Amino acid sequence: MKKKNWPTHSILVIAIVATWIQTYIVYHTSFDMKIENMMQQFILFINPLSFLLFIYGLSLFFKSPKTRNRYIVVTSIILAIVLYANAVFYRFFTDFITIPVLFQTSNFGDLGTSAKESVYLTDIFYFTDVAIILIAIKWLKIGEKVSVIKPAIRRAYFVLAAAVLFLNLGLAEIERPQLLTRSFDREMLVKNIGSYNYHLYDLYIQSKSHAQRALADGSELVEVNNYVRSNQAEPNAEMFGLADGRNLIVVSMESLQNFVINNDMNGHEITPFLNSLTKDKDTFYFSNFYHQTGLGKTSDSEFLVENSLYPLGGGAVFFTHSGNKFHSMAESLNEEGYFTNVMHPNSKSFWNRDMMYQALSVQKFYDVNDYVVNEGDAVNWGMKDIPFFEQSVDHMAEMPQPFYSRLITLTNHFPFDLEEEDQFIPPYDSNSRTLNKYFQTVRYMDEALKSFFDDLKAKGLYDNSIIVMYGDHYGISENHNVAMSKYLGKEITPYESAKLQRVPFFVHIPNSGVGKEMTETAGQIDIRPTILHLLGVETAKDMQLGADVFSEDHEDFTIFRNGGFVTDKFVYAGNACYDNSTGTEIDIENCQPYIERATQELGYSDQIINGDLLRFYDSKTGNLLIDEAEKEKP
Ligand code: GP9
Ligand code: MN
Repeated sequence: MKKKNWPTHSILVIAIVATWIQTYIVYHTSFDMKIENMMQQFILFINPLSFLLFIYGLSLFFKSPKTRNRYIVVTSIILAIVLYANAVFYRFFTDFITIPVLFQTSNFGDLGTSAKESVYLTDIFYFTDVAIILIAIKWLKIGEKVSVIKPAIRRAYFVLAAAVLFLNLGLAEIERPQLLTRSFDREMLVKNIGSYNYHLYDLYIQSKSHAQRALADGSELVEVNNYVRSNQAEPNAEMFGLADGRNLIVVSMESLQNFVINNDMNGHEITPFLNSLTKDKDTFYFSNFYHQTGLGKTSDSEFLVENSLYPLGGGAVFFTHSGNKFHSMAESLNEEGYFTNVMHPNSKSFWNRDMMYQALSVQKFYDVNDYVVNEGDAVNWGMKDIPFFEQSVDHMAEMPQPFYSRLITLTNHFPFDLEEEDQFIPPYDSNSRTLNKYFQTVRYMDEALKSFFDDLKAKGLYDNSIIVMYGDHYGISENHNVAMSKYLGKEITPYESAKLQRVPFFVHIPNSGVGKEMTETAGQIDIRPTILHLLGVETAKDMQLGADVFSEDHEDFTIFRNGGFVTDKFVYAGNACYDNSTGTEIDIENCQPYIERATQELGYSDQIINGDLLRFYDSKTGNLLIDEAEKEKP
């Protein structure tokens, strides 16, 4: 094959196309990604392109075609290795590589032993694109002479690459709003922005938190520690140890807001079971209890429960700081001899749970692979709550006791889809399809909780357990204010929006006879000290920002992640101060002292997380490890 006059940039084009197709084939053959529609398929197809255009395009900055070709070959080899490494990693962990796991030797312990078995001769195909590029270079023999590329051409090329990137991001945003700000799931990231861009994104997130960590030293903890100690709430003597030795079951009720409790929709009771609990002699029902989550939604609520610290203002802390040192509730209960676990029938990498649960010292994560999802058992985001609870109780029956199981429900999740057989009440009739369906999925979840209690009783687990349930975050956003105002029969002001952030919180202690409605203002940050004290576990040395709601010292002051807050007297929302009992706007001066405290407290929490300060804290003695902090300084 003697050279025709091949265009100067043939090798560049061949490299881009070869690696592009290669990547797309690897997506389909090596990873198990759920593709639900044509749009997702299309995004998957185009998503490697923008990165490949950029990275191979850098060759345009070299003058000599030889150097250009050499750059292209080296790049293709590196990309093939990255893709192949992901494929091998996926064989083990059904997950994509994230930078922190490269430094987690425990993962690679497993990897090392059976690495041989998971590398096959046929894996050579992962390097097909490299071979194609080498052959092309050999056969096409593109002109040896130095050719300078006009800056205008180069500019046009990179504008094109940027356009492809924006097209990709635009489509991804339509398919999965807030993908990058919330960064839900590695699989979702790879599906939408491509494996290469995903690694860049991961690099950015990890290096940002790494830099903040490197700049922090333990001396910052002195001030935080003083604040925590001065706000500490002593346990209530009558409540402390009330549930000593029992199993702890914590249920995260997806998207459940408090406005549905003891309420009806066009004459239909929405939560008959939970309503019965609000009047139950063994149940504390908190009616002025707020979620405090940010962009990390469910995972933020988990973070609050485990750590009694605030999640972050931007991004999901489960993603950004899973490499941190934490002293979680699971860790405390491990030390008390509990078998600690989380149950959630979704892919384990969602919200980076698989990684974060290691940092939180959760002993076992029952993910979707620990459940049998039969035909008809799934709807919307995955397994339905009723079979989920049923199989979870089966798992519990096998666990060593006492156990701490945290269960995360899923059916009452946006877009609130439900099959007809599970619709116990009709939809609502507002202009918002979302709100209309919400009542039905809430009603379903209520039914699921009822059957969960029955399952626990049937397996003999009920009497010796304490069951704590909380709504994880809002389900109906402010986009549905018109419909909400029709339902509630009042205008949705910033004050009302703030009050709508109330989520139900139940503490059910079978046969205790001490239950009642609790009206104090509290939030998710208070869950951990409250529970630990009920189990008879001291928290005086814990670095936590919440307080036991049963304590005399508990203050009616709950801070939202956005800096707003609620006290028994005031609500601060949308930069305005309101009278909590009437909802009328009042002079900002009333809120001012709390505004400062809210900023201070959120700031301390952020400092702990961003600086990874708990590595300088000995949770057993309560000592600050400042000397070691000094040692770590560069
Ligand atoms: C996903 C589930 C829902 O596993 O927890 O997450 P959300 O979107 O509510 O944060
Ligand atoms: Mn949720």
